[in-house]
Amino acid sequence: GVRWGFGKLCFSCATLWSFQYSLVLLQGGWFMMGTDPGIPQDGEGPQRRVRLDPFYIEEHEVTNQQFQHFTNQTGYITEAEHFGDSFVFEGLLSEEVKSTLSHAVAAAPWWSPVKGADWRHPEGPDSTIEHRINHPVLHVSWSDAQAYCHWAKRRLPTEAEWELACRGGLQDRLCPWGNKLMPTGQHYANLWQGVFPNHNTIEDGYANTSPVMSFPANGFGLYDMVGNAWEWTADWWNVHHTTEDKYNPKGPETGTDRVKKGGSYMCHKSYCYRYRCAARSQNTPDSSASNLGFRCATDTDP
Ligand SMILES: *[C@@H]1O[C@H](CO)[C@@H](O)[C@H](O)[C@H]1NC(C)=O
Ligand SMILES: [Cu+2]
Repeated sequence: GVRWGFGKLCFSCATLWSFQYSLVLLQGGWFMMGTDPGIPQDGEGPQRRVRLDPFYIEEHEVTNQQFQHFTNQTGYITEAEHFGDSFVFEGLLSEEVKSTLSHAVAAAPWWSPVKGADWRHPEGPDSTIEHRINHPVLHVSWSDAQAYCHWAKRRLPTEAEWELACRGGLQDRLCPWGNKLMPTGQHYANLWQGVFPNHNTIEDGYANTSPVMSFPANGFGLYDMVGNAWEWTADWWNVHHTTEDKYNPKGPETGTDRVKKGGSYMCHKSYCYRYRCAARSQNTPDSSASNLGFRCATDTDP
C-alpha cells in the first residue's frame, strides 16, 4: 500500500526532510483522561475530566537525525553512553552480541543489558543508525529527552497533554484511530504481530522501529502516538488518581519513576497491550532501552 511506498521513498531521501518545525497546535479544552478499568495496576483509571490550555506538540517522535543535530551542536553525551550499556530486546541482537551477554532481567528474559548499546548503536557495537536516520531515536533516558527538548526551546509534554494528543479528538476510544486494532484490515501502528517474544510475523512491515510517519496520522495529524517507540512524558509516576476534575495536571510533585506512554513495536495484545491512549508505564529517569524515545511539546510557536 501507500505506507510501504512512503517508507521506501523516505529511506533514500532522508536528508531532504526538514524536521525542525513540525509542531501541531492543539486547542486543549476538556477531555476524558484514563479508562476503566484498563490495566488496573497501571493506574489507568478512574476515567476523569481534565481541562488543558492550548499547546503545541511535535507531529512525530524525535528522530536519529534530529538527535544527531543536537549532539553535533552541543557535544551532549547520553546517559547510556556514560553508563556504557543499555537495554536491548534480545530478538534483535546478532549472534555475536548474544554470545557476550551476562544476564537478563528475570521477569522479562527478552531484555538484556548490552555493552556499547546507545542511540548510535541500537543493537550494540556492531549496529548503526546509518539506514535509520528517520527512525525514532532510542536509548535516550528521561534526562536525555529533557536535555534535547530544552535545547530545542521546548519541553516534554505532560502525561495529560500526551494523552489528549493521542486521542486525536475522538472520545472514549482505545486507540488514536478508534477501538478496532485493524479497521479495514490496515495496520495503523508499528506493533508486534505473531507470538511474543519469539515469533514476529512482521505483517506491518517492521520487526524493529519504522521511519517516523510510516503509518496513518491520527485526527490531529500526529504520527506514531502508539507503537514504534514508547515516549517519555514530563510527569512522575503514581497509580492513584481521583475522579475529581483537573486543570492542567502535572502529575505528582516527586517520585522515583517517570511516566512513558504509547507502547512500541514490541506491543501485542497478549503481551503489552499498551498501544492504547490511556495505557501507561514507567521507568527510572536514567533508564534507556531499544524501544523508548520521546517527542517534545511547547506553549509557544517560536
Ligand atoms: C553531524 O555531524 C556529522 C559529522 O560531522 C555529519 O556527518 C552529520 O551529517 C551531522 N548531522 C547533522 C544532523 O547535522
Ligand atoms: Cu510512539
